[in-house]
Amino acid sequence: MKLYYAPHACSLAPHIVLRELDLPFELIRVDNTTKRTANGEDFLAINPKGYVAALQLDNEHVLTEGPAILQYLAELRPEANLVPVSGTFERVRLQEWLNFVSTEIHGGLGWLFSSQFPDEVKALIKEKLFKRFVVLSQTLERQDYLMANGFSVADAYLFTVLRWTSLFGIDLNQWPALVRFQARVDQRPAVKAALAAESE
Ligand SMILES: N[C@@H](CCC(=O)N[C@@H](CS)C(=O)NCC(=O)O)C(=O)O
Repeated sequence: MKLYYAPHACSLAPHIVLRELDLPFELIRVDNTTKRTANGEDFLAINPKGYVAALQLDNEHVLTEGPAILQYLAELRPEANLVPVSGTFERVRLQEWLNFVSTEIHGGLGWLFSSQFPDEVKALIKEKLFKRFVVLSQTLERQDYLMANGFSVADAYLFTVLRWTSLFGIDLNQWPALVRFQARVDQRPAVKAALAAESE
């Protein structure tokens, strides 16, 4: 498998999961400005959507969209329990979190990267995001991870996007449960290894 990534982008989540599962993979860096890979390939020919993450399977199929990639990977090693069993209510609960992180947190923070939005619009985006942070905090005050029974792919995703808050002057200390969550996930050996690999 090949994971197309950009350093510290949302592709960090599947990168963490590949390492959590100890799966063999090749990491291929994408320049999101030129849309070329470190190997000189045209990334748009690999993923016409033009964004990371993209996972190229050994059968050459390319899978995109973080929540789909995360679930696909976790299913390759179900014994690692990074997703609940398919078809159960708990699996739908996980998908509920993946969708929340994708649309409400990743989506909101993603807009803050835009240089085209005036500060007033960014302030409105932050106001909405902060309401979502309260929702996350309410769960993470009660339990260590988004799912009650332990670390899942949704936590890898949440950890990845919450790291961006520091880029936008958002002080996570307003939500102590989120600070504790970030520190907890940051301690995982797979997370440390993924962060080190992306900092090279
Ligand atoms: N819907 C996609 C969004 C992926 C995404 O936002 N990728 C960003 C990095 S976090 C990117 O590569 N952006 C570059 C671009 O849109 O040109 C997903 O959930 O995987």
